[in-house]
Amino acid sequence: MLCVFLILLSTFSAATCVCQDDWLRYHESCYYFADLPHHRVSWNQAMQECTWKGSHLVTIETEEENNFLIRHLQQLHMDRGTQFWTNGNDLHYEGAWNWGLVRNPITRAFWHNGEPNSAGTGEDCLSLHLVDYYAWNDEGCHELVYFICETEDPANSGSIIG
Ligand SMILES: [Ca+2]
Ligand SMILES: [Ca+2]
Repeated sequence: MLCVFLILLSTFSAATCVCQDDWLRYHESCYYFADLPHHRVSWNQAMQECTWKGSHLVTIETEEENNFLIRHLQQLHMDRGTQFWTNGNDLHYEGAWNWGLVRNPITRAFWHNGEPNSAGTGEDCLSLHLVDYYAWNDEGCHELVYFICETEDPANSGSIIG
């Protein structure tokens, strides 16, 4: 097992190798891609479902993390127009984008050209949107789309204590 091998080599906790079944590990995080057919939800509902899984909607702190997510999303071969919720929003103040509902400003952004456009009656939640490729879009929070959960602490999701 790769994990066992890494444990032998690593001075880090063995728990850093552990993600739950169906979760993908990248660096110190585990990710769950909620792409079940017929299960698309609002941003609030997505936030709830990640909480129930002991996680939160994905926060994208670096270009590497963004690229990792996009690489995986591309492998899902979804239809053009498909969206996945992230934790980003400007619910507190229009145009001030944060991760989650605490003031955790988004410092590095990867918007589609022309986004965020706050279309229609306003769009306050951040999705990864497949047009010709995946990039960020501001979307109406009530829209029903897929979502991605993340947890930075794999130790909480595994049974191995390092
Ligand atoms: Ca993250
Ligand atoms: Ca938009």
